[in-house]
Amino acid sequence: MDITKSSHMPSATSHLPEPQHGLEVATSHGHKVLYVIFAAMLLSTLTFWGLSFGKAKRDRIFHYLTGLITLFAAISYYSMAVGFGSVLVGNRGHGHAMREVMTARYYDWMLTTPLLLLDLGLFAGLSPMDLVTLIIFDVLMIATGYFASINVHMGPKIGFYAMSCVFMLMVFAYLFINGSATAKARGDKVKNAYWLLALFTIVLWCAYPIVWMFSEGLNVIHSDTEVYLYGILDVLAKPGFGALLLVFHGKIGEMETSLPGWFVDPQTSAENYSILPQHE
Ligand code: RET
Repeated sequence: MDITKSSHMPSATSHLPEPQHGLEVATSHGHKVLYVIFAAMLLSTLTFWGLSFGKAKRDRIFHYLTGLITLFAAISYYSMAVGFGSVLVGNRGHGHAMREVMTARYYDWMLTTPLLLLDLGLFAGLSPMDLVTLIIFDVLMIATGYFASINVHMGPKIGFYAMSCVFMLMVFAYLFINGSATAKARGDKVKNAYWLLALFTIVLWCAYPIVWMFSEGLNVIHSDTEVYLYGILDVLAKPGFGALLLVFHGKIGEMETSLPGWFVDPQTSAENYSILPQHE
């Protein structure tokens, strides 16, 4: 007789903690949530782009960029919902040998966080050079965050995580120093709206490394909880931020945050490219 199958016998290991094996992956419930967020992102894209009809070319940029951000997110959420692109990473925390890392998040963030900063930077009126620098720090933040998440060893994991946090602080410093100075020069209305948008961004972005620490970092929360937490943050940071920015852009009087003509009109003559002052 196999005593381990006997129902009236107490199990020898029932009082012991979970064995150090098993997989921490999203359940079918988690995948349903991912589908719902996919649908919400797609709907947001259609709404943002739909609202751009009838706007002048110079004003359409914010609708266009915001819709693009939610479109990328929709594709990434679809990938995660269908279980495409996840990797299992060895992890010693909390009783599981392996944890699912949804890499689609990182490809999404690699494209959407620069677009979010472009949205915010153009609103403030940052120079192209400032925009490029800001975006480079941001790309480094996501790349090093990705290396931290797929690394098996705690040492390099912490190292890459720390680097990513430093790059995030550089992004914040740029938003605080350069962004607010430029927005101020555009008048009080732009300055106030910019401050609100920049603070909204900074507070939300700070929550990402915290969620990461408990999920992909220390492996102490369930993958479904991770789906919920990143999901809430993504909805606030993409459609939420986008809607706020479009409302401000509309309220302030579009001219003050519109793009310059040379940015949207075809450059048809050599004169348009000249860096020398034009003398008639
Ligand atoms: C990681 C982990 C490593 C440390 C840091 C991170 C920061 C991520 C951020 C992501 C923002 C994403 C947004 C997406 C929505 O559009 C990579 C989680 C600092 C700030 C805003």
